[in-house]
Amino acid sequence: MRRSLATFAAMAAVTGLCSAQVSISEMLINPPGPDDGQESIEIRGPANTKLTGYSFFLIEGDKVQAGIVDLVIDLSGYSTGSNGLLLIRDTTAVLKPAPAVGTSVVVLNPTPDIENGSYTFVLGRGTAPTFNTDLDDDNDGKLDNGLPNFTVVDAFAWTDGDGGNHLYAAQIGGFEMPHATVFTPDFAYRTYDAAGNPFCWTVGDVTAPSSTGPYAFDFANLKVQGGLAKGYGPQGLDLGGANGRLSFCADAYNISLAKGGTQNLDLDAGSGNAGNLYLMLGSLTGTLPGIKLTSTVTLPLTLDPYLLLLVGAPNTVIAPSIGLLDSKGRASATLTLPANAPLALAAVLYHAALVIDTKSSVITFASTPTTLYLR
Ligand SMILES: [Ca+2]
Ligand SMILES: [Ca+2]
Ligand SMILES: [Ca+2]
Ligand SMILES: [Ca+2]
Repeated sequence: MRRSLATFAAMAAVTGLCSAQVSISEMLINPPGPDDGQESIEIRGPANTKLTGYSFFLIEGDKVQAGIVDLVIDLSGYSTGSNGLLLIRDTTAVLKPAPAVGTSVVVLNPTPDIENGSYTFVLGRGTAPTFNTDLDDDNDGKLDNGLPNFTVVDAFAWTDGDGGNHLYAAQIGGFEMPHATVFTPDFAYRTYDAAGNPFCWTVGDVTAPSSTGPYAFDFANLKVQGGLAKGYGPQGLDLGGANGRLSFCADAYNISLAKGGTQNLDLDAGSGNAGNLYLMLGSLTGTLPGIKLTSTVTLPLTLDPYLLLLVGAPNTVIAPSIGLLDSKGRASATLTLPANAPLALAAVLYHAALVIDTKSSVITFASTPTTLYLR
């Protein structure tokens, strides 16, 4: 992918601000049942910090509405709680699980009722655009005048995948989830590394027994993406609670078997594994119960021909599938499926990573698994 200098500058600005500052940590936008009363937005930052000058707003991405500012929340009157979390809700109904005691909970009136289509979510400081402004008058997918007098701190965009939609996050330094032709996502969930820096976004659908939760990730219908997998890591939303951790993430929902495509994989094995050897592997049959490798390390993959293929042919399907972790214990790789790959019977590919101590040759770590849907 080619990126302009301006994009790099914007990315650097966002990364720098995110690491120590304020970020979007969780959003429930399209809940099961009636949306009104369930929509929630969780913001994370330093503890007990006034958000003076901050705003959160949404840019519509759907076709003729593209670019219109649908909702603006001035965060100036709010602060994060003692645990660094601010939860914005549209009801006082009891949420399950209940927000943590240290979370600052705000119930907005009038209630936000957020549409479920393609959206860009923006968090930042300065003068936010006013409600109903069209930031993309010619609907070409580029903000006509950027965001003057506004400093973007975090931005995220998703699409309902029905075509003709525009996402505006990348051009202001944020992250865009690739198209979701399988479903309209209900939620976005951020995971953070051990130091509290944003690691990755995952999205999907939730199921809930009642209109106030608990909201479980919909693994049964294959409607989750990225680093979420049944039995490993977070299993549902924790609105107003500290987010769960993931150590392996992917940036795409699905790849067309007919057309082929790519999925980027990011491993966070922690700084304790800096310089150690990593190996990215996969399975097309599952993740549970996993392969027990040592008394403390279980690889969350099922042994099958795909796993054996990746062991026997490194740096082919995933590249680089083997290498050394950087000083933070991280590595990135790209999975590439050619058009018409012989995987017609597989619905999901799972991937996970192993880490081996380069001095002792002991297996020190196995990541959580990622998912990739084939269609
Ligand atoms: Ca909604
Ligand atoms: Ca434009
Ligand atoms: Ca427009
Ligand atoms: Ca949370």
